[in-house]
Amino acid sequence: MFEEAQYFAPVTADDDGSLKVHLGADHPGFADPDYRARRDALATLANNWTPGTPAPYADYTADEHEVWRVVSEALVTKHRSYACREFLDGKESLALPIDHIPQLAEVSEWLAPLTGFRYQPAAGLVPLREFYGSLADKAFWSTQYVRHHSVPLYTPEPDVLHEVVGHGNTLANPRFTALYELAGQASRRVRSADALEFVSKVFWFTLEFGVLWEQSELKAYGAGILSSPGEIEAFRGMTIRPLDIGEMGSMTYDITDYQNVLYVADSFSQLEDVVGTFWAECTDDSIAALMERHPAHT
Ligand code: NLE
Ligand code: FE2
Repeated sequence: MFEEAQYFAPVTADDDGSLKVHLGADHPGFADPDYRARRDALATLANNWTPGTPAPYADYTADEHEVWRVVSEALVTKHRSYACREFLDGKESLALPIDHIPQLAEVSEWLAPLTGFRYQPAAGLVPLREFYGSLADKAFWSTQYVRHHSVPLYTPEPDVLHEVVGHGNTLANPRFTALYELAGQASRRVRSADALEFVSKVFWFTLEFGVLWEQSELKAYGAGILSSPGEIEAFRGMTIRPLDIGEMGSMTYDITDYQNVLYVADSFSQLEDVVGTFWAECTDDSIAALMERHPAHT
C-alpha cells in the first residue's frame, strides 16, 4: 500500500454506485480500454466489500494470471539471492502459488495460523491514519488489481503482486508482523499530521524499502524492493546510509522511480531494536524533537 496520495489514481463514483479509476495520461494502461475496465471493476468490487467479512472474490482473467506468473517466476531466484532470511522463512511458510493469482481471502486464511494478519480490499487510497492504524489490528489494506502487462518488472503503483508477494511473505513471519503492529500502534498514538507523516516515512524506508546486512551481504527486506524484479537487481548499487530514525522520518523521496537512497540495518535484530523501539515509544513530542534536529532534506 502506498503512503501518499499521488501514488494512487483518483477514484470517483457513478450514480449507479460503480467506481471509475482515473489513470493519468502517463500510466501504462491509460490507452488500454480493457485494462481500464478491469481497474474500474476491481475498484467497484472492493468498494462493495463489507468490513468484517472476507475480501471479495476477484475473477481474474487469464492475462492477469499470466502477469502474476511472469513476475512470480522471475522473483524465485532473485529472492533466493537478494531477500533476507526472515523474508525467505515467511515465503516458505506461506507457499504462494506461482502460476495464478491467489485471492486475498485465501491468503488471509493461510496467514491466520502463521501470524493472524488478514487482508482488507482497498478501492484506492486509504487515508494514512486508517491504513496504518489497521495494522495494530493485524489488518492490511490491499489493492486487488494487477499491474499493466507492459510493465511487469516495475510499477510505482502498488498492485496485488506488491501487496501479496512483497508484503504477504513478510506478513507470514511473526518477527515482521511485530514491526507492522508497532507501526500501527505508533500511528494511533500520535496526534499531529506531521508526526503521522514522520511515522509513515520511517515505514517507507524500512518495511517498504529497507535493506540489511546478512553475513556481509546486502539483502532486501522492504516489500517495495521484493515485489519488483527490476528494482531487486538495482538496490545494491544505490546510496546506502546507516539506519537513522531522524533522517528517515524527514527525508523526501520520489515514489515514481527506483529508490536511490536506502537505509541499512546491521541485522534484523538491530532493525527491531532501533525501529521497533522507535514505533513502540514515539510521541508527538519525541517526533517534534527529532524533526527539529533534522530539517526536511533529500
Ligand atoms: N515498485 C514496486 C513493484 O514494482 O512491485 C511497487 C512499489 C509499491 C510501493
Ligand atoms: Fe507497500
